[in-house]
Amino acid sequence: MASILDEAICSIIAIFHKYSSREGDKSTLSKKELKELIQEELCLGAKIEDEEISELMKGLDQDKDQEVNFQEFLAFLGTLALLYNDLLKRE
Ligand SMILES: [Ca+2]
Ligand SMILES: [Ca+2]
Repeated sequence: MASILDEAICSIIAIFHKYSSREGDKSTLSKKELKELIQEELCLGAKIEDEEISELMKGLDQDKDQEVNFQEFLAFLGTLALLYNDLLKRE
């Protein structure tokens, strides 16, 4: 029986691959794929500007190959989780 946390981790993996397989390298997110993922899967995505995506991409792309791999994506999720945790505490 899968726990909620197991399911959450599997969802993260499935969502990453849903977008990473859209163009180019199937195992990494291009800037376009990252943008689509953020816009379609995150509440804050609708408001995000192209410029902010570029900045975010620069910050996430640790190995500077212009793509976001799964490890780099996890760092992004970590940052998001911290942000959401702060927001929840404020409510
Ligand atoms: Ca890709
Ligand atoms: Ca990279």
